[in-house]
Amino acid sequence: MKTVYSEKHKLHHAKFELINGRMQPAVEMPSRAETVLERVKAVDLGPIIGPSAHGLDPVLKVHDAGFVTFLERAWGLWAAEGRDYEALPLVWPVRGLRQIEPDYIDGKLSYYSFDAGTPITAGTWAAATASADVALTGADLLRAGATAAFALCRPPGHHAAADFYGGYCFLNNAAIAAQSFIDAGAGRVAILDVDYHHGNGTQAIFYRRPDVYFASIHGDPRQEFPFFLGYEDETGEGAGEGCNANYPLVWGSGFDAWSAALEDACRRIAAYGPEVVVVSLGVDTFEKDPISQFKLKSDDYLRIGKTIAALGKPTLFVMEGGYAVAEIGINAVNVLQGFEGRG
Ligand code: Q9C
Ligand code: ZN
Repeated sequence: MKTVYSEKHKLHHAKFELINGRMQPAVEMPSRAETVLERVKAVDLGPIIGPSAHGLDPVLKVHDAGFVTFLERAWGLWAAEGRDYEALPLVWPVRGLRQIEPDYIDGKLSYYSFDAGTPITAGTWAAATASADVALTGADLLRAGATAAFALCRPPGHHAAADFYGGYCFLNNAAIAAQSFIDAGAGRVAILDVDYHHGNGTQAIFYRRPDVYFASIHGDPRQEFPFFLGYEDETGEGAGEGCNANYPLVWGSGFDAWSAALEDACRRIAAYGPEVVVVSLGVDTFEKDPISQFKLKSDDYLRIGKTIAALGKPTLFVMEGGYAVAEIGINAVNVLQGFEGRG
C-alpha cells in the first residue's frame, strides 16, 4: 500500500511537556514519524507520496471556525507577548465557570484546550494542517480505488474535538478523513481506534450521528488519560444511538483481553456495514511504551492487521500515538503488513 508523508511534521517540535507534575522532555517528538517512515522503506511497503493541499474547507467540516482561527493565530499572539518558549494553558472553564472566549492569549489557550500536556510552538499550525492534508490525501487514494492506504500523520489527532485541542492533538485527522468520505457520497463510515488512549475527540465529533460509527479500545478512563470519556455505557445519542462502542481495559491488559475486544469491535463494525473503515492507528499499547500500561508485543500487531483485513473493507490507516520510538516503526508497519497478509 502507499504511504502519505510530509516533512512538515518536523515544524512541530515541543521541547517539554507536563508529565506527572514535572516538565519533562516531550515524548511526542519528530523522530516518531521518521522511524515509522524508515520502517516503511525497509520492508518495501510501497510508494511514499507527499500530500496534496486541500485547504481549510474539509477541516471546517469537522472543527468550529473560532477554534481553527485560534489555532492559526495562537503562536503569533503568544510571541507578541515577548515569549519565545512553548505556549501552554493554565486554567480551564470547568463546572460553574463561564464559557466565553477571552481576548487575551492565555485565556484563549485555556478556552480551547483540555490539558496542559500539549505545547503550541511556532510551527504547530503548519505541521497540524500538513497532517490533516496527509490524512485527506490518504482518503483520496481510497476514493481512486486503492484497497488501503497509510496516512503517516504527525501530530496525531484523535483527542482533538470540534472546538478543543489536547493529548498532543490539534486537528482530528481521522475525523477529517472520515467526514471527507461522507462528503464524497459514502453513506456509512466506521472508525476503529486502536490507540492506547480513548479517542475522545473523534467520539465527540460523531456522537449524535448515524453515518459514522466509532469503536475504541483503550485504557480505562477510571485510571487513564483522557479520564473524562471512554466508558462502556457511551453508546451514542439521538440519531447516533447505537453507533458508538467503547472497550475500556484495565492497566496491565495483554493481547488476550485486547484481541477479544478487537474481535467484538470488528463484529459490530461488520454488522454496521460501512463502505470504508478508518483506523486510528496508535501503537502505544506496546509493552515498552513509556507512558502506557498495556502489554502488547511486536508480533501482536501483525494479528491486529490481519483481523482488520478480515472486515474486507477499503481501509485508511491514520497514524496516532506510540512513544516507544525504537520499536514504533516495527509495530506500526506490522499492522500494515498483517493487513496485507504477512505473518
Ligand atoms: N502520564 C496520543 O497518544 N499525557 N496522545 C500523558 C503521561 C497525555 C496521548 C501523560 C497523553 C496523550 C495521541
Ligand atoms: Zn495514545
